[in-house]
Amino acid sequence: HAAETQRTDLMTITRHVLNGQSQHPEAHSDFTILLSHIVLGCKFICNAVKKAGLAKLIGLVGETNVQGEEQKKLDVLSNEVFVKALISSRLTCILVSEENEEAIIVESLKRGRYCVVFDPLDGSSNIDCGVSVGTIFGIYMVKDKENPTVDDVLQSGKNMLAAGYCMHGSSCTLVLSTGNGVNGFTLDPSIGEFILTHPNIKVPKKGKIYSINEGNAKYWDEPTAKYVEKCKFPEDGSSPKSLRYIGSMVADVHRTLLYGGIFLYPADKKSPKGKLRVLYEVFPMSYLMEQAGGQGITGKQRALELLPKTIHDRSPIFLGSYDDIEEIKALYASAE
Ligand code: AHM
Ligand code: MG
Repeated sequence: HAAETQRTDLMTITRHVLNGQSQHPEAHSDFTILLSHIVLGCKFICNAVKKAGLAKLIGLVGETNVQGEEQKKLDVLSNEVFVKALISSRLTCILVSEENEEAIIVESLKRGRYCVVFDPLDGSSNIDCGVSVGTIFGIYMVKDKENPTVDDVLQSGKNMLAAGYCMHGSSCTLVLSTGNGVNGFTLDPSIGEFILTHPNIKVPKKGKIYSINEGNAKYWDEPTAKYVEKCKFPEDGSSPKSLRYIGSMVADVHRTLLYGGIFLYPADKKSPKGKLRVLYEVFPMSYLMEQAGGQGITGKQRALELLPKTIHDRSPIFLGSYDDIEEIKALYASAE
């Protein structure tokens, strides 16, 4: 009977987070409320992305963002919605967005204990052709709520309390870790709730896919070049890995998390610090990958141990299955 197959016990993201917080009752309600504001932002962005072609939301508004790229209208909109959703929670005190040059210090009356770092719409160059984009976020706790400074977010990624991303793809998927494993939730549009669909995600120990922008091969350093060569011509006689590269970090990392393998955005001669941003790209994704049993490294170092000097710092990043990361780690170690 249809009635029997219908799910009646709905594990929403709110319920899931509440369940997991019995150890920290004092953080309980605050964190859950903060998360519900993040979820609201994600739902709005997901909907805006879906309607983009239809509603003619696409188009340049003539502003450029911090990295000097032209901003799409959707970037601006997503950022505004996300910032306002966070401030209105009254639980944040510092916000760092890819779209804002300076950190936002929340006015004292609306201040709370959390710092949120985020990229509201990552991969936006993909929007015009309908490829998945995403929202990435990480959460820190401020040291002194009365005197928040930018140093509160210039912390190592190890200090993050939680991290996640929302992929605005064929469905809207939110992947979250609060430091106790990784869980995936899918938006059920009929009720507007994220429902647990991917409990306790573990990245396969070794994968069959590598993911890198091979168009940069002429600029690569030796270890990266060697690694990619080994993916194509394995020395142990095993089958070569498949190449998948979407060029949208959330989508590439999501696939890596579920299917295993490795995602690489190395430093190269053209981008000596790599391309991806430490605070709101490298840290949240490394946090999730570690929580899922994989690894995130910069080449020689564990990515979460980086100490960003500025809020928009970049870093090379290698993310993925434990064994695959061990291989590239060895290549960088012997390149000393
Ligand atoms: P963006 O923040 O300007 O959208 O750039 C970040 C994106 C990531 O989503 C993706 O992993 C990377 O840029 C792809 O870069 P490239 O086009 O150099 O391969
Ligand atoms: Mg980005």
